[in-house]
Amino acid sequence: MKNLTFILAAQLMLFCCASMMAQEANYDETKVPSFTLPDPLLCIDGTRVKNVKDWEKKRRPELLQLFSDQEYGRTPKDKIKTSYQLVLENQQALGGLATSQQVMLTFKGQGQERKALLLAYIPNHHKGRVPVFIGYNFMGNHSITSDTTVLYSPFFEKITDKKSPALQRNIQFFRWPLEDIVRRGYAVVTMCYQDIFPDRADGTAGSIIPLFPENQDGDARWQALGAWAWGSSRMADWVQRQPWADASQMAIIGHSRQGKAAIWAGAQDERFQVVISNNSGCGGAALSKRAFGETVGRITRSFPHWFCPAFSEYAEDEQALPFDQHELLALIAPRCLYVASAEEDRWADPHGEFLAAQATSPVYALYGLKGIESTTMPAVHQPIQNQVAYHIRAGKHDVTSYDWHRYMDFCDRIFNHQNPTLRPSLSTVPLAAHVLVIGIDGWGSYSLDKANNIPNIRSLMSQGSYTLKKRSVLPSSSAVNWASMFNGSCPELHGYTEWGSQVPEIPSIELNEHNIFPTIFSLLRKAHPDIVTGCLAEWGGIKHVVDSLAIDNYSLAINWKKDPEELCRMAEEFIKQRKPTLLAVCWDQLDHTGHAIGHDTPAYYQTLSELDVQVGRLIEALKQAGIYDDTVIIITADHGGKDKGHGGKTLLEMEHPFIICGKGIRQGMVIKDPMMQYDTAATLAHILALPTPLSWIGHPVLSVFK
Ligand code: GTR
Repeated sequence: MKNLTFILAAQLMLFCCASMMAQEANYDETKVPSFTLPDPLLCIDGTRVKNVKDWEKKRRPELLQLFSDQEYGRTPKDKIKTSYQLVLENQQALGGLATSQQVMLTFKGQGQERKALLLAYIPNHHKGRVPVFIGYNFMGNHSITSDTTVLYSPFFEKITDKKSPALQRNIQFFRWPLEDIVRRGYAVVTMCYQDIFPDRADGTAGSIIPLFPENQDGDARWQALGAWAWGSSRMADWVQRQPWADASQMAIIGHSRQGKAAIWAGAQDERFQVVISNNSGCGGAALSKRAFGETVGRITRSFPHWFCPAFSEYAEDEQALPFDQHELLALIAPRCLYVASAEEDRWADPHGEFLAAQATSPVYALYGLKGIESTTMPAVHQPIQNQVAYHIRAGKHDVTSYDWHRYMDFCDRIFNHQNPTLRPSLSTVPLAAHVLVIGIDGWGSYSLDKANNIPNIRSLMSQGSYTLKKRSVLPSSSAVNWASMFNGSCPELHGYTEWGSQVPEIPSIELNEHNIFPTIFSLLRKAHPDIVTGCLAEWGGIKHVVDSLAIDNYSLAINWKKDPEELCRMAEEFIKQRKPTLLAVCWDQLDHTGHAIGHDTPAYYQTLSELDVQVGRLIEALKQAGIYDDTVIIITADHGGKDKGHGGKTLLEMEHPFIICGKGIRQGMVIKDPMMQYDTAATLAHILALPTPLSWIGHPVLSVFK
């Protein structure tokens, strides 16, 4: 046995070589060769797949054979003897969140044996069987946690120099957000890929391959990727025997070379209900024929032990390939597939990964399932999640907590899994089909005593319930309060703390799929991808705090100073044309008058009564759209004001009205409950029957509902 530290150093050199070669690789989209993607539905004999039966009986087996013979090698059909021995159990792992189990897998065959150490984290606080993520780690079980009870994987046990950097704990913890995963009610099962096939050119002898009688020679012999895929199935075998696991809900996840192995495992082993390729690149999710970034030539020269020898025949000759990677991905159908890229990971060709995922769609369509409709790549942090999912995130080649949370969001839906980090809604069905929120910037409660020309607002107060004591969060300024209004939380948690905050000054305690603190709009979008939402405003600052990516129509009335009815017209039109589920209409003009002339001045009341006329027009629009009877209307504010300003701690600045009326709302009631800005979003979530994140601290005003 060679010195393993040396081997690891040699591997590092391989990585470096790969990145040196990366400099010569083509990164120019205009230099991508023109190519024709093989049609996944066209059989070798020229006949076309017309239905699921043709696919499953003919084309799918044919493709599996092609990938076995020409890319990954043939996986042996024989079973070898495998035993499982529980080595260590810790019921208080991850600070009590999980039970960890370390299980030695021993494989025997041809008079030899190999060992691999499996590490599992099982959530402690979850009722019933749990879904499971299965995936390899790169640097040993000890590299994903600082827990010193985690033993070295057998590959690392052989290192004699105890100071070797390879024995350092926790160095890849950032790829495994274990606490988050078990908190969300998922188990994780991992082991080190080196235990199955030591990742080096002469790794075969130490791998599991010699334990099998067949497939040792020839152009289609299996090598590292084939062995790693085989090993993932052995993790699945173990999971299937566990009383805590829901074996019908197993997701396989792999990053980079492990992403390639994960797809190959998922293609062959139909027990994996979800297959996740994280930045798998060449020989994984990326189309080979684009020859962008890493190519077949480069990968087969740098890593001659990964693919079967036949694959190197396509080096510098990708156009001769009788298949491409989209057809490998299509073998996952009708199960779920998730392909993810990173913006700076050009070596892995994000565009080629997207195109391959997209090109599986005709196969999913055979099953009546939606793959990916658009051939245009989505923007960064805008996941598409149908039966086939794709996202591209900012940053480098890696697996981050952003990626993991998107995979869990996806699996939550696929597995119908209740995310325990969400508070279930008290309402099981929406209490109304539509909600209109009217926000009036700078509208203090004091004004209700003196305003003598706001008939529409007064009539909504008498038809519904209201309080004049709802409070702003501090400072009593705009962005920080619009944020709390729509994201159900306080500045200390969502992080927007100022009048004009565009990004959180304090890191948000939680980030959603668009990398911002979850808002009512994003919760609604995630729960019901097809509904219509809008946020129409006069002040551009609102855009940064509502998650505009989750909103169908975020628009600004840019001419409102010359044309004070512009926003009202936009809202009327949108209501009539699109009948939105949730629409927020946010006026700035009252605050503008407050700053220019003064709050609580005749000009201020004049502007307020002009807005009252527009409130009347919006109600009329709801009636004309035929949705008035199924709508809840809320009128509220971000803050009040005093003299020519606001932002301070007086009740003139902090207290503002909250009026709610419409479907299912009590009439003529003064709300007694104390109410804060962030209770607005919680009330909206209650009406729309949405579970809310634990990072939301608002409470719905339950007393207003009949
Ligand atoms: C690189 C290789 C890629 C990818 C990556 C990894 O050196 O060129 O195909 O697999 O390693 O596994 O991190």
